[in-house]
Parts: sequence; structure tokens; C-alpha cells
Amino acid sequence: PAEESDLVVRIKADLERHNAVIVAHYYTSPKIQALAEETGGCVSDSLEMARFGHDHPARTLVVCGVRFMGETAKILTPGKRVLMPTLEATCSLDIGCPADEFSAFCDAHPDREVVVYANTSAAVKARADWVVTSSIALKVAEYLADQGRKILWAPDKHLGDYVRRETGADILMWDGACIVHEEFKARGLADLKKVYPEAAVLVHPESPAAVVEMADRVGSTTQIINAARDMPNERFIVATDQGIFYKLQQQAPDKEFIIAPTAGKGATCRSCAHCPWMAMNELGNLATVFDRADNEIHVDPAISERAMVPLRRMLEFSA
Ligand code: CIZ
Ligand code: SF4
Repeated sequence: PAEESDLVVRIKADLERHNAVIVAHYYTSPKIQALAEETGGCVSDSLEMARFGHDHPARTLVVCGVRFMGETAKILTPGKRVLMPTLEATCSLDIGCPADEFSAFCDAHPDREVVVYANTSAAVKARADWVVTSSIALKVAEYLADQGRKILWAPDKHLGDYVRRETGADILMWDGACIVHEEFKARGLADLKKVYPEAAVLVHPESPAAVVEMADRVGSTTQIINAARDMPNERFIVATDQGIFYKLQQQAPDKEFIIAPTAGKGATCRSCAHCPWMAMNELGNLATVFDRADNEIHVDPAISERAMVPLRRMLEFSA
């Protein structure tokens, strides 16, 4: 539509004028991902978003994703201005892990290395020894287990459970979950596999254990995209946010991708398996991102300085 192309023209001009670049997540809408690519920005997972924002020379980062991603960008590059289409875009993992309660939990278990998922607030990261994303969770847990360290893990219990099963690490778990991935159902997936027995099943480890167990590959968004490109299968059943279909189709245009069922039945679902907070990033609010006063990320300097330690460790560990 004409209106959309007007918005795109305006966003492109504003990016240039403000020496800004878009840093977008795979779960945002195809329009935002395409625009990020066209304008020299990045489309990736939270780990690569952090790295890209840190390394890119632009003075302003426009983070299209959810709030913790904006905060991570600000912490890693305090000298840059970090804007988001809306600061309302949060995450059930972040909401479910308030810093004061989490800090008390850590205080009660001083013998454990504190490992938190990137999907947390700056204040929670400031209490952590390690920050991980799903791309490097296994490696960090293995590294700590090899040294005989016990782990306090937060906030995603499904990812933590998966890491425990795979590494045998001694993990004490916070009780959090992603509202999107938690909805994938093993029963429905079993039914769908009967319809498409030759399809490979790709699963994000924020999903429940019964779904993870049925996977041909378990991995982060980037690992899922790479698997779809590299595996010989022509059809894939994918258990992660539907936003990823943009990249999946781009990287493997001849292959077919089917969303894993979120109901108990085999029927696929087009309106679910999509993060409501990621969906808050739209061309409309992106077009006014430089004009408002309510959408810049600020992080308390003391918290920021402390949170930078485990975040830097994350980037170095995965380098
Ligand atoms: O579920 C999320 O929010 C993910 C997969 C974040 C990330 O690490 O890219
Ligand atoms: Fe959080 Fe899940 Fe949304 Fe990712 S998909 S931002 S983990 S609620």
C-alpha cells in the first residue's frame, strides 16, 4: 500500500539524517526485517544483535525487538543513543524474574555460579556472573560443570532443563517460561509428524521437554536457520516464533516450513506462535522513532556498569 511505502521512505531518510542503524530480531515482522536488511542494519538473534550494535559505527541504534535487547545494547555501548519503536515491548521471562526476588534467591545460594538468560532486565544481569543466550547456553554450562561449579539458572526453566539434560550440570532453577514456546504441544506434533513423516523437526529449547525430545535438531534461532539450510530435507516442522519464517524462506526458498502445533491437535495455527511483544514493532511506530521522547532506553549507570561484566563475558566467550 502507498501509505506503507511512504513510511519506508521516511524511515530511510531519518536513519541517514540521524546516523542511525536498525538492529532487528528474527521474530519481528517481515516488513521490519526487510527494511533492516535494505538499510544496512542487522536481522539476527539476541547474541548477534548485541555484537552488531556494539561493533557498528552508527551513533544511534534503533532496536526492533523487545526491551531487554534495547537495554543490552545500551549497556554495551553507553555512548550511543538507543531507541525502540516502543518500550512497551517486553518479555514474559523478564516480567517473571523481578530483580529484588531474584537477588534474594541468589543470596540464599551463595555457593552457586549465577547464570542468567539474556531475556532479563539490566538489574537481573547486574546480579549475574554469566549472561547467556540459547546459542551458547550449553557451552557455558559445560564449561562451568567441567570446573565442578554448581549453577543457579534463571529465568527459563525449559531451557535450563534442556541444558541440565544435555550437560549433566548441577542446576538450581528459577521458575520462568516463554509464553510463546511453552505453548508447543507434543501430542499435536506427533500427529503432524504422521502427516509429514519425512519432515525434519526443528525446535527452540525454550519449548517443553516433550517437544524438545521429538526434535531432529534443537537450537537457537540462528542454529535453526542454519539447520534448515544445511539439512537435506525438503520439509521442516518448526517450533519457534513464526517471525523466523521470513529468514527460513529467504535462506532456503525451495523448502517448505510448517509451524509446529500449539493446540492439542494436529491443525497448524497461523495466528499463534507469535510473540505479542515482538509484534508491537511496526512500521508506524518505527517511522516516529526519532520524534518522540518516550522511547529512548536509559539504564542506571551503576547497574549498567555491573551488568556490563557478564555481558562482555558472554561476547568474549562466544567470539
Ligand atoms: O525467544 C527469544 O526471545 C529469543 C530466541 C531470543 C534470542 O536469543 O534471539
Ligand atoms: Fe520473550 Fe518468548 Fe517473546 Fe522471546 S518470544 S521475547 S522469550 S516472550
